[in-house]
Amino acid sequence: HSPGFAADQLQTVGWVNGVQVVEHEGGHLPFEADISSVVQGSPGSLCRITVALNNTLSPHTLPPGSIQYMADKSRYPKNYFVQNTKFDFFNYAGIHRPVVLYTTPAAYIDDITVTTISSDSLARVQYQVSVVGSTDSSLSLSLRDQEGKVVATGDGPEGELKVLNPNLWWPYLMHENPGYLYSLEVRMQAQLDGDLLEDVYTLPVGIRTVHVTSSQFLINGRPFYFHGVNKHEDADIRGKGLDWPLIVKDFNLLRWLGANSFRTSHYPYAEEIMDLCDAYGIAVIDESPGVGIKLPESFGNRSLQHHLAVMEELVRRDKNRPSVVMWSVANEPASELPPAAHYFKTLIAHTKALDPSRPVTFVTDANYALDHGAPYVDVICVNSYFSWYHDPGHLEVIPLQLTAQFENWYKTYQKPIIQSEYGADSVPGLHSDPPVMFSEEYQQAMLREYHSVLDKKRKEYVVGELIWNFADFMTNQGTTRVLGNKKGIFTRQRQPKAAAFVLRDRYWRIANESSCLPPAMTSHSLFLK
Ligand code: BDP
Repeated sequence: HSPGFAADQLQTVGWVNGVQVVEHEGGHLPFEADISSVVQGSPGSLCRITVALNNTLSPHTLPPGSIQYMADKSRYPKNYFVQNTKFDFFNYAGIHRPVVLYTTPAAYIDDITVTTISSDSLARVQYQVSVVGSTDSSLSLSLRDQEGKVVATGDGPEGELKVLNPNLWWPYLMHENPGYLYSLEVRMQAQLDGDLLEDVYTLPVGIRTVHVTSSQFLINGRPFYFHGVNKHEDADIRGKGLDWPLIVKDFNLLRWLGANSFRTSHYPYAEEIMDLCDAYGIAVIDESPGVGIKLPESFGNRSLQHHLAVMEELVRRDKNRPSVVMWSVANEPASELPPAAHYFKTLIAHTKALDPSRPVTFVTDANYALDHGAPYVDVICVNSYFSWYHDPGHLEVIPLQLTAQFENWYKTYQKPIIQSEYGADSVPGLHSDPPVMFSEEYQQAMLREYHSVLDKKRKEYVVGELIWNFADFMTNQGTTRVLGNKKGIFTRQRQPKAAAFVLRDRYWRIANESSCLPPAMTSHSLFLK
């Protein structure tokens, strides 16, 4: 290993011309380094960029994992070890997203924060701009609508832009023109050693509000019901790597399905994907890589400090996105362990301090009476797999068990609830009557049983349902995984299974019931019939 490179960490180290310029812990979130001082050659001269990545997971990385050495020499070669994880997706290594080289003037716009407050007739866009490299720069801002018309202007590092009769950012199927984005152009000028420096940054801005009551999730003051999916960054050929045609295909399928939302299970997704969520009006529960936090040592201070830093990086990256309507700090941690109380209290309070404008949650599969993290969340997000991991094959237990699940959580917390995962594996092309596990019919039947309960409870305090999963995806190998997890309603190649049509009928029906969509906007106006 080179200097600065830890053998036991999820870590990246970068060098330019042999000089180390950056070191970063954790995956999925961007980081950068100023390399001006090491790139001294004349324009056009070559320079060498070296990047070393380590995807080794330890109890203190996010996600956590552990390395297990196999000492039995009669069964394993010398120094044999395996990486253990407590999550269910393939731990791809490598660089999955673009790496860019960019320049700035000596003084430049470093960050912009925008929050919006709105009513139908007036919106207030509050902004803060930070500049690096100059203490007496001047800033001017203009907000343009989609026709390019300037609707408000401002100046200085902070202030408020007033927009009369704003076009609000609405989720898909809640409005005939979802995902409305203004552009905020921020222009900086600074004098430095007699030179006039200028920097311009254009930020897409969606005007919308998010509120949570004891039984509702409100977007722009109207009740919002999440009818959506959980995804993964996963496909064959590219694995986890960013692939534009795949992303476009996925968004077309989401629209075909009538999905208005997804959760970035179980890590922050590429910024290119988030850009499309903003533009298409797909509401996002933005999840950190806090998945598989099960070991007691993963609740200690070292892990917590890292998790706080990861939330800072995530909020800094996605804070201005209208599509992000809630943060999820973790998925299925061992929240029944006593140290989870301090861990989640601290983590959620920190996230709220970083961003007071959005609700915060984590996704639980713990027993409602034992969960030490749930007291701190704004929305209860519950995963359950009745008739799959519990009572396999017994679809008839779902109505009773799911009703009890919702009633117990609501009675305990009086907070809105999202069914954040439910699902069944199906091998495409495997048919069975009566429905038997792993057949397409079983997956359909299980969905229908869940839906019968969700239809009652969504009239009360259940504010969403997210199927597990949008598409089949690769996992570790194991006796319960057939070329990966098969709970997709689409195959890994994005072809629909029978369950996709059940969900599609349902999502469009819910959308048509609860919104004021123009009659022309039905599922039949979309290309895939
Ligand atoms: C849930 C996990 C998810 C898994 C799913 C499954 O949150 O990551 O893929 O179970 O087993 O508990 O299919």
